Amino acid sequence: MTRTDWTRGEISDLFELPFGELMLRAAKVHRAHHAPGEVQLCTLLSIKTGGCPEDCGYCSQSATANSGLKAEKLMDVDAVLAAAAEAKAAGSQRFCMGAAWREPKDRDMGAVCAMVAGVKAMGLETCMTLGILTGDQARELKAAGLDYYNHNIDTSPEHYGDIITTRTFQERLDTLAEVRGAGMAVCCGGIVGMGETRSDRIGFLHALATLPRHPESVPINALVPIRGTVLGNLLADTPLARIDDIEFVRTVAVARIAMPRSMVRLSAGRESMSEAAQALCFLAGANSIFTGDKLLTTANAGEGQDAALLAKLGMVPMQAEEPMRKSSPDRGGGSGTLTEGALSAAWAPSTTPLRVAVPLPVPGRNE
Ligand code: SAM
Ligand code: DTB
Ligand code: SF4
Repeated sequence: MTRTDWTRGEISDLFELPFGELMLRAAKVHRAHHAPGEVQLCTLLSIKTGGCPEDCGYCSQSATANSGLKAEKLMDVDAVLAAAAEAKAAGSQRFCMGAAWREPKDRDMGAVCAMVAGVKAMGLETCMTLGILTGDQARELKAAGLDYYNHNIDTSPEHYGDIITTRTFQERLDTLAEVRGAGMAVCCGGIVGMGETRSDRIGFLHALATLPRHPESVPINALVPIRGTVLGNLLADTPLARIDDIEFVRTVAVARIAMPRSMVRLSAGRESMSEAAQALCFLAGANSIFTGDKLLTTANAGEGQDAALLAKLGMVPMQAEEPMRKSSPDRGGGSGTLTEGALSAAWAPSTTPLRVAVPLPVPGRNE
């Protein structure tokens, strides 16, 4: 039985463990629920960039930021599908589409649903992050074939108001409830390295681990300090500009122990992390990454770099099913088939064990 009754004290005690003990416990939990040598590959695309009315202090896309980003219109469906096809060819398993909106307008729902349906038809898992949703919008997205909705709580309830003033923590929870009510899987996490205290990191993971059902995906972002944003201006060129690697790994390990069956995704900030720090994150139970050379507006380690790192570590793209979705009758998308081209190009360097030398159907994922 997965626990959702964690106390703050218990989460705090995990953070306080000697590092070696914490790592061992996290690795043990990871192995009990996941294939430890596998990593899920996701690609991000910003389908509507900039000009967002929210004032999130970390974000280059807020209209209140001075990041020099040009606001753009919603992309055409065909251009989104072309990007998804490229991501699939590069070996990605899930395609995540993000829009810089407070909430989608009803007039945009047709195009957004067409994007979901088109991406899903390619055999990719679909994820979107569009801001606040009504119940009707959540059900429309679900009907179009959306597997996951990403909506982050970002930080502890106590710290939330210091980072964002245009919406409340409770509004985040309300949208998450609408997403669940519509039958979609939840992707929900946050950002560390925003100058918060450890107590905030404890509060952040406690809030996630005590949701009525754990998110199927938990993205852990390390702040990318962007000039022109409130936090970028405040933290850039200070010792706080990058979270300490060991504290980041601890956060990943505690997330793994507190939410044993969730996918834990290394998200923003990986580009500035050493290979050794990323390897520790995988040991601590991270098992999903964003690949491709761009996140939404910032750079990411590209596929080549990731392929080299995973080869070095003897890790392969995820083949097993996500533990939290095994029982789901309509779990979404991914064909589980890695194309030969993508494999030889990116994922089968000579040091990789030849576990996946030909397109490999994953049992139960092709129906
Ligand atoms: N507008 C939608 C929303 O906020 O729900 C979706 C897009 S938003 C960019 C998605 C998430 O990206 C945010 O919740 C935040 O956790 C993360 N993010 C944004 N800017 C970031 C940055 N500079 N560093 C790290 N993570 C960031
Ligand atoms: C998430 O938690 N991280 C991703 C995804 N969900 C949408 C976004 C990261 C954005 C990093 C900053 C940027 O590229 O603008
Ligand atoms: Fe808008 Fe999302 Fe950026 Fe906040 S994080 S400013 S809601 S795009």
